[in-house]
Amino acid sequence: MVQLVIGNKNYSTWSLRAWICLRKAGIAFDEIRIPLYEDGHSDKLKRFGPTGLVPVYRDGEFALWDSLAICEYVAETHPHLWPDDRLQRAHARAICAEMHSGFRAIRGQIPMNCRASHRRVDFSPELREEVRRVETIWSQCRQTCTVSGDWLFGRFSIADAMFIPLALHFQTYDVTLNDTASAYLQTVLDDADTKAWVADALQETEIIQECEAGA
Ligand SMILES: N[C@@H](CCC(=O)N[C@@H](CS)C(=O)NCC(=O)O)C(=O)O
Repeated sequence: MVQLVIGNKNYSTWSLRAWICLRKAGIAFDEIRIPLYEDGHSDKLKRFGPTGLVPVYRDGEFALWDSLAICEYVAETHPHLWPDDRLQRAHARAICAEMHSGFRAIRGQIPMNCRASHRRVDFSPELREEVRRVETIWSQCRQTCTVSGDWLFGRFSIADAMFIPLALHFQTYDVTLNDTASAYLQTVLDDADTKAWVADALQETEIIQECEAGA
């Protein structure tokens, strides 16, 4: 059986990306949850993958780390996880790369914290700019989408896997978005797999202080 090593569901956005991709692909897997930033967590993680980070995908002796690499690997056998159209697929890959390498202010200043709501922080100029950029990405995808379905490119794709956690960041901090981006955020919140992840997160009790931004 495939295994997916993940961190705390309340906080670990990269874990969520790989996890939801496997769920949407319909792949059965065992979850190995290792709470992050507890004594010895890094040594524990290094038993599964070379970086000491989550997520790690394992299939027997085969180990694959990094959320985007895991999603790409899954898409090799489940090509519907990328849009059919070549230009749309290229666009999807570009926004995935943008997410994977950027949005540091969002990740650092309004971290994902599924258990928290109505948190208030002062929005720095960088944070405002990143939020507006996400709003633009979501709106453009939805407004130019020609495929049926409510995900970024109609049918669920890896682009959604990459951006789903941001909907949860925004939800916790009551981020205001335009109507099109708000509708996409609602699609994420209404998704059964996202709800299942959040339900598990609500049961967790660990607190990672650095991810408890705002009051
Ligand atoms: N680029 C990596 C980032 C992985 C990452 O930073 N994971 C965080 C949790 S969301 C982690 O494992 N942190 C544990 C640590 O820093 O010790 C990916 O996409 O998988």
